Amino acid sequence: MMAREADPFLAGVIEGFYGPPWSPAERVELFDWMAKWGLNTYLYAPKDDLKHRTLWRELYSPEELTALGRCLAAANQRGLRFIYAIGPGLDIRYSRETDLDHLRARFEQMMQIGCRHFALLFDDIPDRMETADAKRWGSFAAAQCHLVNAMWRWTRERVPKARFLFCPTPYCGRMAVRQLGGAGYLATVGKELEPDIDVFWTGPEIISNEIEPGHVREVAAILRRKPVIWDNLHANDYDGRRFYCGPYSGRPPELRHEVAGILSNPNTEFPLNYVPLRTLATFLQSPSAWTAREAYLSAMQEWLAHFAVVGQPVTLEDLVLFGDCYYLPCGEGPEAAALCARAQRLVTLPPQQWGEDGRTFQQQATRLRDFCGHLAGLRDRALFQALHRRAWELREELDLLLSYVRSRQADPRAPFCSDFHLPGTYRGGMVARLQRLLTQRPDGTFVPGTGTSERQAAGGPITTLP
Ligand code: GDL
Repeated sequence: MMAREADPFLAGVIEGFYGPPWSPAERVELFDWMAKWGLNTYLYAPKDDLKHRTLWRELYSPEELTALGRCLAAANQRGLRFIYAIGPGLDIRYSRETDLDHLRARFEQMMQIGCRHFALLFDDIPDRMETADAKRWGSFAAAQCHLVNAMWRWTRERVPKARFLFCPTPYCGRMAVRQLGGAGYLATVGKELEPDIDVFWTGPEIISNEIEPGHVREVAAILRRKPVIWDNLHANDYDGRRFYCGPYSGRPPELRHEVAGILSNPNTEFPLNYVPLRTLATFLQSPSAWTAREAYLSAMQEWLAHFAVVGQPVTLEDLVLFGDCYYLPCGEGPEAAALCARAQRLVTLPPQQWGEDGRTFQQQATRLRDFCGHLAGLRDRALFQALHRRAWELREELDLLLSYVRSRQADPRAPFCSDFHLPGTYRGGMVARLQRLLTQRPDGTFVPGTGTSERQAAGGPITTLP
């Protein structure tokens, strides 16, 4: 299917995560996927591109501009809408005309290379203004609306058909309830922001497991326009140990009628986004019935082609089991969930009560640990690099559990020890130690964790190196 920039519904991808931005070649590969799958919009907003936020006042060098021009041309050639975003909110002075000049100069540079669509982002910034700004505008929302409206007018004079988007400081339900940005922020945006400007919204949470049409209707009523969903379901920049290759899910098809677009801000590691984006495209095009798991299995079948390895070929069955271990933020896929439940029974019950679980676990865990090892032979080295650390860690844990199960089978009372998992080296380090100090309960509250008594349990002081 051909992507159509003319379609007003924004369907596609935001490069809007923290961490290393995607490479030019990865962006071109993304555009190929998008054009093939019928996604129409790419938003350029890499948080850690210095000139996107920290150095937003500086102009691009000729080299940087040429590189961006190539990216833009690659999107245009495939019929995609390229939206350029800038995030000046870290230190902008809303009443300083020179700061508007900086924004105009940057937009002008982008227009020179053919860019026609723009966005101003005010997410993840200090929730306060300078005294002069506060005096002049009265509220954060009023100050931002003034600035964004001015930039919108200036842009539309030059590009009459420009699409223009705004990301508010409170951009999800929880932030709105906490009154981030001040009381009445969203209502002010609804009233003061030009009606042609689209507004981003991530759902009830920053990472929303579910987005219900009713929730979005309430937001739309306040904003006086249908929001564009900035979807962080597959974003993994907040957790270096995980990635998400589960299906686009937790959003009913009716949601599509309540929003002006859905853009996914996915995994930082580009090669891990095949299934997330493939299933987003399927969701956006499915008539009304939609089964996330079916879409996942079909996308996994396609992704399998990227798993050419040296030696025995990877099977779909193994890839699905592995993918289920890195499914979605709210939980594992069914096969990984079953493996975890089985492992839990084995460590809590005596071996005589294991029944079939003992054998099934050993078979499945061995298959999975072998698959993790097998990934070292991936011919697609970028995919290998993206997966390596996580697959290594998973294999390590499976090896430990497998030896534990074997040891208990042999002698349930014998103390278990592993020569490959040494204290301090295995699961060691400052972050692991800090993580053990507080345990989060399912209701979100934190309580002192196992690490608080670790010092006594370890029978000695915490080591301090000179
Ligand atoms: C956010 C950031 C986004 C980040 C994501 C996940 C928005 C609007 N902003 O809050 O850049 O990738 O969380 O960590 O979502």
